[in-house]
Amino acid sequence: NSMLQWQRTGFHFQPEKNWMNDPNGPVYYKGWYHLFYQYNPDAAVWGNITWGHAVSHDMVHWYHLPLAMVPDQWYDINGVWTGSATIGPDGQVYMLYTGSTNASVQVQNLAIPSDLSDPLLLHWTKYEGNPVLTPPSNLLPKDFRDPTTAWFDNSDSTWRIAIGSKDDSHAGIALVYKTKDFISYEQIPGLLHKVAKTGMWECVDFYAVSASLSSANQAIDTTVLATMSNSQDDVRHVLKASMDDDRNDYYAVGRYDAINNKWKPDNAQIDVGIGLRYDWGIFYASKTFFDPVKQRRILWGWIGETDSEKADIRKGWASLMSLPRTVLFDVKTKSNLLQWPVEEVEQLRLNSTTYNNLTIDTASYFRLSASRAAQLDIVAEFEIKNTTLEKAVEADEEYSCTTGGGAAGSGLFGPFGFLVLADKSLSEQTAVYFYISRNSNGSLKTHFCHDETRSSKATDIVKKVVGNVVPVLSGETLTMRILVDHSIVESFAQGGRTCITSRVYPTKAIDDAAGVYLFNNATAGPITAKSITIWEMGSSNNRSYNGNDGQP
Ligand code: DQQ
Repeated sequence: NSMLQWQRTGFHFQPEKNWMNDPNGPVYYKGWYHLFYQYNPDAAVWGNITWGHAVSHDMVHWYHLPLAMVPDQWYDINGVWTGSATIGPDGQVYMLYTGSTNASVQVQNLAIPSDLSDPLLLHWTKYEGNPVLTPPSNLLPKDFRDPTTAWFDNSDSTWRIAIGSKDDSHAGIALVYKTKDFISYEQIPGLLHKVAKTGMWECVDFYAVSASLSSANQAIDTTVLATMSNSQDDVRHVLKASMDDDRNDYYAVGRYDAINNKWKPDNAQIDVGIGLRYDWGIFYASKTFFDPVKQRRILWGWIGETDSEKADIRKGWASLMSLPRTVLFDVKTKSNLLQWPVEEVEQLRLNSTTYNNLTIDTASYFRLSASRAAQLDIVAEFEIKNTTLEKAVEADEEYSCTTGGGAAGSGLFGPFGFLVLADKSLSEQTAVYFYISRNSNGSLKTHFCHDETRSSKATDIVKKVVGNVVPVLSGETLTMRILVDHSIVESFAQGGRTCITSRVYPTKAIDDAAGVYLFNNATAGPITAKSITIWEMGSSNNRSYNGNDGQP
């Protein structure tokens, strides 16, 4: 039981107990960051879905608040499902969410704060005329859900929202509606976008990013999304959908044509659902919001469990939230986003150890100093000598994280990286590593992977090798950042071009027995870590609200 207790996180958000899934309606309001989430107040499994609620000044330290909404009306009695917040120019907060009705039909409902002067937004009033939107007759009534945050269209002064669904050919689709008052809606003809064979699109997200090199502030408020002219070279629009078929969040970068109600990917080969993922591990039903304080776009994702339902019931809780990540367009590659933990997380950094020019021989490992290795922030930079790179012509062509034999495999240029949550005998370890292979044209291709296969002695766990290619531009060194937090490892390569999240359940590598190692299995020769810094991380010490309708 103490082992189960140990799996709870120190600085990743999670409810005090029971089941959690999607982040809902993230918004900044009167000094507080609000995070709502899908929550079962009665058990550690999905069901009886309500909106849990927490507030924070920094997205690191949280106060747990009472439930914001519960299923208590015919139009949401089977669940207060996922939704998004929009703040109007008058300061009103419009919360649009999906209700599963008494007939399990998916309808969209409106709720507003009962008292706009309450910064905690403790009480919510559901609109008496709910539902405000019912499924169009050509769609399945159980495949119409998760309204986005609204954006304003200057051309006709209406708000627009997108909702995900699928059509009868199993194509994933995003529909757009317009509204003036968040009460009556009109569907805009045509689809914002559609991708064949991708199935039901859950939790669609749609937002603008700045592609301008000069702009220090790269975030763009969704309220100006539609006013961005498509001819402007410095704006891109990101469309994200959570694919119910394979339970991953896919995004693509493209351009939005508001007049014709169409979004198009920059590159049709990397369209939504067939190209980029926010994360190559476990990460789903995510949602962004615009932070007016620091003028940035922030992404939250639901991190599920990979242990058994039985184990979740035994531990009394399931799921947690990713770290809040800032999202920027990568102005260097121009093809992907950059995700990075919000800088506020760095407040939790305690004592650190730095290594410079640490060279590690082939087929070896090295224990790094960290006395409490359950909560770490690791930042590392690797350099591969040019002389070594000359051997690149011999590197293998066919490689992928999932088929490459994991951390125990070995090739010319990898794997090399870290073993976290590892015991002394390395019988339990989660590997985070690079592997460099070669394209058919001779250029190098860098892969960033997690190997979970030895992360736990327990047998009721899904353990995989996951990851993907990470773009590395000429002249760049290889960099990675790893956040370890008991049962989660969240990693970022090349400044957040490729991200991987794993859930891990060590049985031996816990408490003082957990360590962190550098390893190198590349046969080409030694690898030099130009620098490695390891911080032990403090805890966010979330507290529950004291029950008075005042400040926590
Ligand atoms: N979770 C919600 C739905 C959404 C799904 C129900 C995604 O609204 O489509 O809990 O995880």
